[in-house]
Amino acid sequence: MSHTPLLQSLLIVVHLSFMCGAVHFFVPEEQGPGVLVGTLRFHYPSPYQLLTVDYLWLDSDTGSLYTTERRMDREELCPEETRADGCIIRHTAIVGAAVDLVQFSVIVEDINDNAPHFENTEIHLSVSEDVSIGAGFLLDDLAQDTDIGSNGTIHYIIEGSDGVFDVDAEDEGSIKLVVKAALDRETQDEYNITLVAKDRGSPSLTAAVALRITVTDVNDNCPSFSPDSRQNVTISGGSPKNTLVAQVKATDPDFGTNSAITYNFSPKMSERARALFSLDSLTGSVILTQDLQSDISEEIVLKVQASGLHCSPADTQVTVSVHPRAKEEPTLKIGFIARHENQTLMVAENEPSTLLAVLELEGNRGLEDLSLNIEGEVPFTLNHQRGKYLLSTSRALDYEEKRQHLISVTVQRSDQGSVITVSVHVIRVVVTDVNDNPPIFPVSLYELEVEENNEPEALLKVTASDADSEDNGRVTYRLGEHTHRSFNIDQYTGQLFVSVSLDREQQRLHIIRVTAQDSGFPPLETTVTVHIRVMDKNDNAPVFAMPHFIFFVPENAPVLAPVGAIGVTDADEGENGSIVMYVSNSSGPFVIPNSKNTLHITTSLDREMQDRFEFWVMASDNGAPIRLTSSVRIIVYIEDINDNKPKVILPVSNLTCLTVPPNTTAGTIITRVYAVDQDTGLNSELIYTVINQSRPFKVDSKTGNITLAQRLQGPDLRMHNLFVVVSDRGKPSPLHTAVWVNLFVNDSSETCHLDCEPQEPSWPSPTTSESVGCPTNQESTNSPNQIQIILFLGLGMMIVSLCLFVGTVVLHRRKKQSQKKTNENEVPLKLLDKYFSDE
Ligand SMILES: *[C@@H]1O[C@H](CO)[C@@H](O)[C@H](O)[C@H]1NC(C)=O
Ligand SMILES: *[C@@H]1O[C@H](CO)[C@@H](O)[C@H](O)[C@H]1NC(C)=O
Ligand SMILES: *[C@@H]1O[C@H](CO)[C@@H](O)[C@H](O)[C@H]1NC(C)=O
Ligand SMILES: *[C@@H]1O[C@H](CO)[C@@H](O)[C@H](O)[C@H]1NC(C)=O
Ligand SMILES: CC(=O)N[C@H]1CO[C@H](CO)[C@@H](O)[C@@H]1O
Repeated sequence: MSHTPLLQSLLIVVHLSFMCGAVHFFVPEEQGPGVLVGTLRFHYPSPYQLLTVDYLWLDSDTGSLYTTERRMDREELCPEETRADGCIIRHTAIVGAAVDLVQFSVIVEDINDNAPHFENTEIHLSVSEDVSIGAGFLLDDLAQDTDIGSNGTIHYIIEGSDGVFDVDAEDEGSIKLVVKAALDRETQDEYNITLVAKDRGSPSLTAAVALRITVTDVNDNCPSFSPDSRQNVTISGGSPKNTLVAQVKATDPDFGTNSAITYNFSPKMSERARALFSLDSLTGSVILTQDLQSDISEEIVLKVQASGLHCSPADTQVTVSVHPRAKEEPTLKIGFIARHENQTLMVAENEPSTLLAVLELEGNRGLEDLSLNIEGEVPFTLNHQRGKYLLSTSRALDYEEKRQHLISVTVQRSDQGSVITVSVHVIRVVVTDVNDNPPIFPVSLYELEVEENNEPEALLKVTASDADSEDNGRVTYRLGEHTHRSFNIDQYTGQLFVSVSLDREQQRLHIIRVTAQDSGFPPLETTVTVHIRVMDKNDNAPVFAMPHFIFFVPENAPVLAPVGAIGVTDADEGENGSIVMYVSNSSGPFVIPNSKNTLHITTSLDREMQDRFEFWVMASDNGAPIRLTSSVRIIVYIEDINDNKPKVILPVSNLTCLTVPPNTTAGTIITRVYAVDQDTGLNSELIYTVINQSRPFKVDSKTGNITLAQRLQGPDLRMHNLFVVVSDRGKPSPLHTAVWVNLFVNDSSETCHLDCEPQEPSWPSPTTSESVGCPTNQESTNSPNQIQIILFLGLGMMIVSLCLFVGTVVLHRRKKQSQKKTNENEVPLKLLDKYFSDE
């Protein structure tokens, strides 16, 4: 498309539009996209094309105009425009098939989219307190609102003024703050209120600004004195120049220069008062203008006025009482030599005499009449040397005795023989501690009783005191080096503990040494002994000396004969350890009389009836709360004594007779004598002895066997009466039984028969003559005397052989002692030993 035809068309269209009058649409500002603004359809033929596409979109077919994404802000598009229909945006479009260029207007209407706006956030205003009601103050900070019409029309209100202020915005373009009530700075000197600007849009928008109103002072008050402002002061007649005597104070509630007060003496005041005192017109201080030097008592009245600008003065008065000045006294100057703090001397205890200070009197006159002395009995001395006094300790000080000394030094004047004390000065001496005292226990021995089997527990608490102070007196405790581990002590409290259960039976007394040591340097220490006595409890049963006891008692012992002592002990103490014993569940003849420990028999015993008793003995202590009991097994063996004679079984009787054929060969065992003994041991060991002539027969002493010793000859064919004595080997004396063995040597087959006992040989029993004799066919070649000799010889031989036999047996036994087990009635070895050892 060339430029020329387009330019042609443009010119035509501009012309046309001017001719045809304006097409215009109205739209409120700030519309979102897609809002229908109007249509060109009623004005122009289609199609349509918009050339100015910033704010509108044109439907090319229908000619409808819509808003676009780009908002139309009236205040931005037409910032200067104040008419409601004055904000016009012109648009250009091409319409119709003929491609006509047309113009139309869109008038942007205002909405209330802008709030009023203040330039500042705070407005300051000063108002004098004496302002009249209704006075107005122009505020130059007006709010602005860019909207137009009512949307931009602002009115003002005030908040928080309690009716004291209001606003008046009658004139366009100015607002006034109007005072509605009387102000008083002295009551309220500042108001903080809020000025609110509101437009008349709907809804209306607002803005606020803080209005700070300061009420300024005007001089509307005068100085005044409080009703109690009158003062009475006392000063010494010796007061020096420039002494502050009094201070007056008036008040004026005004502010700044309006409250300035000037103080003056009243013209009505005396000359003397005027001469002696001056008054600072600004501060109100009353000052002595010269050294007073008054020795009399007087009262001076000072009249003071306080005046302010344009005010009549206020009055008050100060009454000054002057006391006559005191007499001049000499002063005591103390020059400290020893350590001192705040005029206090610090002296370590135990120091030998030391110089503490030099005292000196200072004054104008009469010093020569004065002397210094120390009052009372104190360990300090004063030495006068060339007008000065040396203060020293007179002995070592003791901190524990006294920690602080006050030395009263008197200044005395001797006046015509009498001494007057002028003044007293007190010098303080503090004694400092030195570790010179060891810890001390209140007792030299602590004693404590503890029951045994105790739980681990706290025992006693030892406490040592130390007269020193602080570290020198701080005591710690420890146990002696060799103390058993089960004891320990709290080093700070001295509390002694035991960590185990104590056993009295193991140790009944524990001796513990506790050392207390102070913390001084070097430390001092003291040791004390603690005796811990363990008290008994019945915690041990009686204990027997042996697991069981074996006793031997001879049979036939008398009733209540002792059997033996039962050893028993109880580790406990006193009643807890005292034992009673008794025979327990035995039906046997045993008793422990009086609960002692000796066993006795209650009846005579017969070994041959029962040779062994076994029973239990109980031992119980007398302890509380329960008795403890033990038992032990007791075995009593009954010892044999030789109380049974041998008893002859064979031959059956003294009259028994045996026929021996003469052709019997030598060495044949003919018969035997057989006896038994109920006793035991040697008491039952039997010896067979033929007392009378036995030839040609021989009796075996051990077995009682009778053998034919030699071949029978003629003279032997007769009756042989062998008198056999059976003896046991009992002690002390053996028992005997005698029996006749009758042997009839004859070849006849007749049974042998004896009518009467043969004549007994002279044998121990002296019954020979009485016995019923029988005529014997035995040759009585031996006289009774000879028989006796033979008997004794026989006995002697018997004893010798017995000795030999016993000797052999002993030797034999010694060899086999360990393994030999006797089966002779189960008599214990001991019993046998006893028998044999007696031999
Ligand atoms: C015996 O033991 C008991 C506690 O078992 C005790 O109370 C008593 O004091 C003890 N007697 C003696 C004499 O120690
Ligand atoms: C006797 O007492 C003891 C201990 O008390 C017991 O062991 C024993 O069996 C008792 N004997 C008889 C025969 O009761
Ligand atoms: C046999 O004789 C002896 C001696 O005279 C006499 O001691 C004994 O008792 C007699 N024995 C009998 C059973 O009579
Ligand atoms: C004693 O005689 C009996 C038979 O009477 C015989 O058995 C025994 O062996 C004999 N004793 C001796 C030591 O000869
Ligand atoms: C040799 C001898 O003495 N024989 C006597 C045996 O016994 C009868 C009677 O018992 C005598 O008659 C014999 O003399």
